[in-house]
This record gives sequence, C-alpha cells and structure tokens, in this order.
Amino acid sequence: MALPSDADLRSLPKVELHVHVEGSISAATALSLARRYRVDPRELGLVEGRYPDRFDNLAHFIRVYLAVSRLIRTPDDLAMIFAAFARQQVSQGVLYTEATFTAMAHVRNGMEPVALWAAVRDGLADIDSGTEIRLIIDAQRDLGSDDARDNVRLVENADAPIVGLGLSGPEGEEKDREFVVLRQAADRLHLGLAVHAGEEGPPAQVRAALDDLGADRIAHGVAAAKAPDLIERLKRDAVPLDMCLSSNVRIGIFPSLEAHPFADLWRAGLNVNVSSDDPPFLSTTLIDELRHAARLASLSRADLADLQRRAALAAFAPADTRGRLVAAIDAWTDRHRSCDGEASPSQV
Ligand code: ES4
Ligand code: ZN
Repeated sequence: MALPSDADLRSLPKVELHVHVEGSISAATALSLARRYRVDPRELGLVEGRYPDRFDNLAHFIRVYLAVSRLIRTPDDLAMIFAAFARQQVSQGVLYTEATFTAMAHVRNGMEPVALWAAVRDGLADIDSGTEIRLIIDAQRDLGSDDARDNVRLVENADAPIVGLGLSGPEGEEKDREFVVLRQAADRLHLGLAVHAGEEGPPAQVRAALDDLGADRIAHGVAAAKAPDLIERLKRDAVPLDMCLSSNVRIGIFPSLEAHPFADLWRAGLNVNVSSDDPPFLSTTLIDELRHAARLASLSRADLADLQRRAALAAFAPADTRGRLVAAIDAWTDRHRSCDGEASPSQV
C-alpha cells in the first residue's frame, strides 16, 4: 500500500490538540527578542543561533523553553507571538487547534492580566483565515498547587477563547492529588483538562493523572507502552492520547523514531492523535509528524483521516464545532475514496 503523499498530508483537514504557543517561537524570533532585551543567546541555550538538535532530557528542554518564554516582555511581543503562531497553523493546513499557553508565567514576569488577554485576542485576530484557535491554559507541576490556584483565578477572569486547563512540567511526583483544584475548576467552568503524563515519567504517572485528576486527555502517555494493564485500561476507556513523536525523540525519551511506540499503540487500538508539541524547538512541523506516523505505522489515507477524526472527537470544543470538523474530514475522505485501493487495518 502506498504511503500518503506530501500533497495528501497538506490537503488533509487537520486538527491539532497538543502544541505550545511559547514552544512555537522560532529561533529567529527568539534571537531578535534577545537582541532587543540584551540577553545573551547562549543563556537561552541556543547553539549557533539554533535550538539544539537534541535535548539531554525533559529538564534541559524546559530550561530552554522557559528562558525563551521569558523574552516575551510586553503585550506587543505577545501579540506578535500569537500572530506568528496562527500563521504557523494556517501554513500546516490546521482547521482547528487547541494551543497550550503558559499564561501565568507571563503574569509572573510582570505582564498585567487584562493587557495579556487583550494581546492574545489581538494576535489571533491578526490573520484572516479559516483556522480556529482555542486555548488550554497550563499550570506547571513543579510550581505546586499555589500555581494551579493562581491559574484558576487567571482563567476565571480571562477574556479569551479558553477551552481547557492543563498541567505540564517535570514529572516524578506520581501523586497528582495536590492539583485537584484544576479538576474542580474544569468542572465548574465547563473546561477540559489535559495532563502531561507518562512522557519522561513512569506508567504510574498516567494512572495518577486518570485516578487523581480525571484527566480528559493525556499528553504523551508513551510510558503506557511498558504496561499491558494500562494499555487495556486506556483502550477500554478510549482515553485520548496526544502523541508527539519527534518531541519524544529530541527530548531523549526514545533513541530514534523507529524506537517510538506510536505504531504499537495505534495497532493496539488506542485513541491516539498526532501533534507537534513545540515545532521549531523540536525542528519539526505537524505535517512532518504525520509523515513520520504514516511511515512508522504504515498508515493509509483513510487511517490518516481516522487519526484526524479521533482528534476532532477528543477536542474540548463544543459539539457543533466537533461535528463540523468531522464533516470536513469525511468530505476529504470522500474526495479521495476512488483512489484508495485496499482496506486499512482500522477498517477491517
Ligand atoms: C512541555 Cl512538560 C513538556 N513536555 C514537552 N514539551 C513541552 N513544552 C512545554 N512543556
Ligand atoms: Zn507538551
């Protein structure tokens, strides 16, 4: 069976559920902000003006990510970053994005919340296109429950298209109970909750995200590949897993794309979707990630459409938006049906 072509990957209507706004700052933009604010680019962790090809581990990645995030000093900087983010999503043919944004970091860095949300709205309004961008506002695990509570207050008072809360940052503490305020707020505010778990951490971290926080989606969750009982549970409950292949390799979770368990998790029938995480930091794009996924799991065009349908259905958007996304994906499949020869594994 022929792999989907680049033209297929471009025209496929895409839904991206796991991509960080600050992780979408290009090295060129980071350097220009560094110059403006007289920050030595080496302090950012850039190597010869580029993001490193490989990070030593998640902690190393997060150091660079936070150093670059701190270069956003003014509402104008933030509006520019959001406008560039929206252009990036348009260039990848993404119809609908749930973008993770660490808003509290910028408030801590001195930005006033009302001005911050106005900048977000201005940046997103800057492009006139069919793409829809909604936000997931994430707390950082290592900052503890106070940060989670600050996040909830910030979201409660925000004027922005927020559909979810998130929890990111280094793993290690298996107990997520101290962040239960995020679950309570998500329920109260009718938001989804997406939790980074089982990226660098063990399968127990994924169980904790489900048991302690009732996570609606798991970011990564690749540790499950080591735990057959967890695979069974994720399959039984159709828990959405955001898979970011290059991210896991460049952050050092797996030595190569070939060693990544995406194909196993797909074949096991888990509710996976594919995302780019932090595209320029990880020298990738969403289309690259879909190409890797298609190669590793021998995905047909129909499978790729199925992957997008799973993402659409796992989105925190209202039902009418999800329905519209599924309809666009179905229409693409119909247009290509005549060219699809054989049945794919997901159809038999
Ligand atoms: C991230 Cl905790 C984590 N893992 C991967 N990418 C990230 N970007 C921001 N936080
Ligand atoms: Zn992430």
